[in-house]
This record gives sequence, C-alpha cells and structure tokens, in this order.
Amino acid sequence: MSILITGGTLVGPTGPSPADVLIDGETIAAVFAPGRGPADAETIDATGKYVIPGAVDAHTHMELPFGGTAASDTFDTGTKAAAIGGTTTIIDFAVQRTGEVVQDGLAAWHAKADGNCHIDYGFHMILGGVDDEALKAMDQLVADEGISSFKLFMAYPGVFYSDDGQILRAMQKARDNGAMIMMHAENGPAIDVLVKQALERGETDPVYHGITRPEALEAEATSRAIWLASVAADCPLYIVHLSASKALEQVAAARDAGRNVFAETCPQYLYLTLEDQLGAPGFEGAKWVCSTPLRSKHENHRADLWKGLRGNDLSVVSTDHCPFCMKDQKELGLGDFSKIPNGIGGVEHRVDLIYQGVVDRKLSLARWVETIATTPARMFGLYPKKGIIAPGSDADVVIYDPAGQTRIGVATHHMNMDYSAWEGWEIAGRVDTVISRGEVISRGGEYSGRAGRGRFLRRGLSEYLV
Ligand code: DUC
Ligand code: ZN
Ligand code: ZN
Repeated sequence: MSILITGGTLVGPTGPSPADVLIDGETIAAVFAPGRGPADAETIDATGKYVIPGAVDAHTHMELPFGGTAASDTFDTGTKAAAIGGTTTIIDFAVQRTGEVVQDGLAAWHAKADGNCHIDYGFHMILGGVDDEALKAMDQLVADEGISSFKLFMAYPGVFYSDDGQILRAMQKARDNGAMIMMHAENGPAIDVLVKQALERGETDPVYHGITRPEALEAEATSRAIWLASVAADCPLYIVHLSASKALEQVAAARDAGRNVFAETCPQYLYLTLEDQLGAPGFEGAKWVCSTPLRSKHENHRADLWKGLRGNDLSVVSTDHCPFCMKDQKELGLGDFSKIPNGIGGVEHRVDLIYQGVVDRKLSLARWVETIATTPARMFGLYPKKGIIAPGSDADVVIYDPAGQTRIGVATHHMNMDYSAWEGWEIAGRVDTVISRGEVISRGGEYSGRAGRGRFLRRGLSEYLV
C-alpha cells in the first residue's frame, strides 16, 4: 500500500524544503516537489508541519541490572514510549559482566528484546571484562552479529570498570576490526575516594552524588581516553553522556587535530542542574542521580554544550535512558547517596526537548534532525536505512507539529516510571504522526503499534572513520 505525505516541510540534515513523500510498503519510494505525487495513494496531510526522519536514540538501557535493581522499562514499555515520542530506532546496550562470556551476555539481551519491541533496535556491547576471550569475541560480534560498537567504563570499579591496559587492548582490537569504542569517561577510582570521604563526613544527600563526581574527573578521563586511543593508532572513540565544559574542550581539541573522536550529550545536561534538580530538598534529588552527573548552573556547561552541538564538537544527542522508580528503586539510597541507582528516563522526550532548542534559537532545524536522527544512524552503521528520508530508506517518518505544545509529566508519559524528570514542563512542538517501516503507529495521540513488530538491526561500521 502507498502513502503520500503531502503539504509538509521536509527537514533533513541539509535543512528544510517543501516536499511530498511517497511511501511504498516499508520503504520510502520517492520525494516529490509539492503536488507532483501520484493521485491514487492514501494521503496524509502534513500542511504546516515538519516531516522528519524517525529519530534514532543511540543510547538506551532497557531492563539494565544496576545498583541492586534493574532499569524499570522493559523493551516493551520502553520502545512503546520511544515510539510515541517520535523515536523509531533505539540502540540498547547488551552487557557482558566480569567473568561472563561475551556471546552469553549478547544472547541474554536478545532474549529480553526478541518479540517485545515496538520499533527497530540494535545493540552495542558493554565489555565488563576485557581479556583474551573478550577480545576475540569483539571480532566475532563485528563480523557475524551486527554489533560494531563496544562500551568500556573508566568508572564503577568492581562493576563495569576497565583499567587502562584493558582499555588499550580493546582499542587496539577496535582499530583492527573497525569497531567504535564508546567510553564512559569518569575517573572511577578517584570518585570512589571522594564518595567514601563524603560519607564519612555524614554527607549523604543526593546532591553529594554530583559533588563527588567533579568536572575535573570527567575531563581527566576524557583526555586519558583520547590519548589512549592515539596510542592505539587513532582507534575510533565516542565519548558517551558528555556533561561538562572541560570534557568538551578535550573532545574539541582532538577533533580540531583531525582525530577520530566523537561525543554525545543528553537532554538532562542541556537543561537540568546540580543545584535546581540534584540539590532539591530532602531525598527528592534522587530523581536526577545519573552518571555523569548534572553540572552546576553557576558554570557555563549548558551554554557550552549547546554551542558544541551547533558546531559539531558534539555530534549526537542520546538519552542514556535508564529509568528507575522512586519507590523501591531510588529509595535504596535513602541515607546513602552512593546506593541510589544511577539513571534518568527520557526516551520519550528527546525529540521534543531538542526541538525546544530550535525554538530557543540555540540550534537550527537541520542540526535538530542531524543530532537526533541522521548522525546517530551514520555514526553507528545504520545509514541510509535509518536517519534519512530518501528513496530506498526505511519508511520511518515523524510528522511534527511546530504549532503544538507538549506537556511532560508522570500522568501522561508512557515510560514505566513513577515520576518524571521533566514534571510540569510545557514545551513548544508536538509529535503528530509516527510511521515505522511504512506503518502508522501513532497519530494525533492515538497509539496503534504493538510489541513484537520491531526488528533487530544488524549494524555495519561507522561512516565517520578515517
Ligand atoms: N550512567 C547512568 O546514569 N546509568 C547507567 C549507567 C551509566 O553509565
Ligand atoms: Zn555510562
Ligand atoms: Zn548509559
């Protein structure tokens, strides 16, 4: 069956232009000058609206076991929420824990996702134990499993942490097989010292989560990761959830020097702060405990991050969606901030929150689409199937109403969380229609998708490698 989207403004990575979009079955068949499409197709009127590629969230954690509990969204609830918010592809993180066979960790992740996803999905692989077997597995995952990116942690000693020697070995392997190394860049051993000292002083409130993870320890780890990657013959490196100005400076300098270094940030770092959210009275701040942490509003982080997005020192906006309920989950850290499970849920709101940056004149329409859809698809080997509206691409399309309004809150969101990190926020713009591989799954607030329709995506190598 054919669908013709008429009257809208097509927005791609090169900017906006009026165009009609023809979908045939699961793919984009053609893009026409307005009014030139076939007369016999079913039409969707997009007059006054933007027509953008379905968004790609390259950083989610559905059902992640963490901090003595597990992220509260399943692949079913989380991908449905993503879809309603205009995201038609996620890349989640499969996990190899220390001592575990990498392929077993991957199989466990397939078992969680298979038959449960509302939208298409791929996996990165977290390596929690880099040894000879894990290094061999990296080759196999790239060659046979469609997994072309591996996350390492410089933080969380005893959980996911890799030391510098392990990191270097994984980077050398990635240089050889073309994979991307994704780095959680915070100096974990130093953070652990600060955490212990804070607790000894009786500093137990959630705000101390941020105070014990200072900017310097994100910048130092970011710099160290960049230098280690240079020792590994410029292995491709992608810094995840970058939150701080000085970490961004390290990435910008590496990119200016022509290095294979990339970074993402997340909506929470663009809008929320250590004082206003993490420092909320009592235990309330636990809602915003995530790592890297929210940064001080008295410094220039948020403005620097927006500037980094404009100038492409930050290539991608992902959510790091890792939701925990307050009840029974965040509450594990009552009286001890170090026991609060780290994570914020936001997979449903990224498209709207970054569109607000367009309204606030911090980002162009082209950069909005690039940072939430096109670049993540290209960065992680999904392009041009995903991330673009062009003939032959998957028909993942969002019709976005710039005249609409979105009110965010726990009463209306679809994520499996008992609070919202964005409670009461009213922002400009609204997801009107979501099409996933040619199927209209959400329209005017009516959801018609279903669990199991999403397919696993075997990814190729990043397009950005030199
Ligand atoms: N950061 C979080 O906030 N949650 C999960 C893992 C991570 O790195
Ligand atoms: Zn991380
Ligand atoms: Zn993460």
